[in-house]
Amino acid sequence: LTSERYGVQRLPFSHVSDSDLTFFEHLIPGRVITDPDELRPFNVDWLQSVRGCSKMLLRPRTAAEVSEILRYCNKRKLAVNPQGGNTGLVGGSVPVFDEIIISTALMNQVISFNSVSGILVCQAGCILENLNQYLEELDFIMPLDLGAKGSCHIGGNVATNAGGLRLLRYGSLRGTVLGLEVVLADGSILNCLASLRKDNTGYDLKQLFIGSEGTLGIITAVSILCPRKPKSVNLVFLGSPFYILIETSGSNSAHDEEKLNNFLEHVMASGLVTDGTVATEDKKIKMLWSLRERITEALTHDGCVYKYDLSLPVERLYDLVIDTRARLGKTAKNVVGYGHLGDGNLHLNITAESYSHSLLNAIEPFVYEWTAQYNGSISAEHGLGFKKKHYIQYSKPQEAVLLMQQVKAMLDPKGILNPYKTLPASS
Ligand code: FAD
Ligand code: 2HG
Ligand code: ZN
Repeated sequence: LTSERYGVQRLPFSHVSDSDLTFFEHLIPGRVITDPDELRPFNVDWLQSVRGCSKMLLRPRTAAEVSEILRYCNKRKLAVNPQGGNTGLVGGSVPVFDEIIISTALMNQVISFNSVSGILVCQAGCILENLNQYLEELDFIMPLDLGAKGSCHIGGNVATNAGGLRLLRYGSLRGTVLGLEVVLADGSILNCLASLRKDNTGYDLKQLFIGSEGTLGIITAVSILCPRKPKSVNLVFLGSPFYILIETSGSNSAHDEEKLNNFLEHVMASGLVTDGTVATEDKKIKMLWSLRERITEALTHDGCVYKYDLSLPVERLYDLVIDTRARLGKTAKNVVGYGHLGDGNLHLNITAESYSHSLLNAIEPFVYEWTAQYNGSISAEHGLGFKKKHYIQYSKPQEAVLLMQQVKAMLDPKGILNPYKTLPASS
């Protein structure tokens, strides 16, 4: 174990000792992983771009167990890394050094579902796709969907405030999440698992943990408002200089089709759209969506990927792609721009045969400065994690960063929760 990685110095946390191992094995017997081969996939991120060297993975089943773990780690000053499905794209989900990985994989129980209100309460480790399947049988769906649905956990989604493919229709998790249960750094359990649509009693503490990327507490359960499963779904895939997917969902297929046809007639007549296809059956809808959902995976086959996730004024969205192409010329293999047009969210991906420091210097801070110039965000939906924390000032004033650091210091005075992530170190 080296004391420095990626130019970051290991903070003076304790090292896991034999007596720590004994404690954890007693607390959660058979659910403490120390075998290096078993640990390997949990130490590396989905993109295989950052790697930690944790020597211990814990798999609690209940909030009470998470509480005991954190109480102990806080006392012992052992750093921890909360982990869900490990699909995060900013290096937040894996340790930097030897932080203990606390996985939510075994916290995968649905607690309740109310088919009148559509409110689902479940443990944080439920896989998004499983929840959606569970709800579909009851004529409901999850209010969010993303390409990583088969692996990501609802707790990870909340911790990153994931956006995804349904945000335009159903809004962000800041609206659909009604309550959270969170274990704080000192082990206390914060039960804000309300299932109320309206609740103005004091500060809305759950919002602090939505998008906090495992730095303020470990989310152990989520209460979330789920929409009805739409009776009629249409998906159109349209092409001119760009390709766009538009999904409509409603309750009356004849009415929806009529509206859609009027729209298509209009865009074809105006010359805006030159080609396209409409899908109404499930199989074709899934096939077309998978073209969009698998772009991230496709890009990993194009070499080294420099990934940016930006919020921009929608009318400026593609200008950055054009400007970046012009700036990089042949030094990049591909400069790809796609994303969530309706949300003003551009995913700018630049590929090259191999990693090059000079290419990185040509991209950064250019991309961040370009974004700041239009008051955009340098992290629209993926978070800051390990990779983007030093660029927060492009999107947030100094006073806001300072206040965030103060909140972090208050909730986690020893800094054991996901250190080296999200916020730059306080000066
Ligand atoms: P992890 O990757 O395990 O963790 C992510 C962060 O959350 C880490 O900082 C971790 O410490 C923290 N964390 C995890 N669980 C908890 C918990 N219970 N309590 C506290 N902290 C926790 N994102 C989008 O916003 N929109 C998309 O459309 C989208 N598409 C994607 C498509 C693909 C193919 C991939 C690989 C990723 C995509 N993502 C997208 C990235 C997105 O952030 C994650 O997929 C997802 O939200 C993370 O969930 P996870 O369970 O994998 O969390
Ligand atoms: C998506 O919208 C994800 O597909 C991933 O947010 C984006 O890989 C990316 O750049
Ligand atoms: Zn996205």
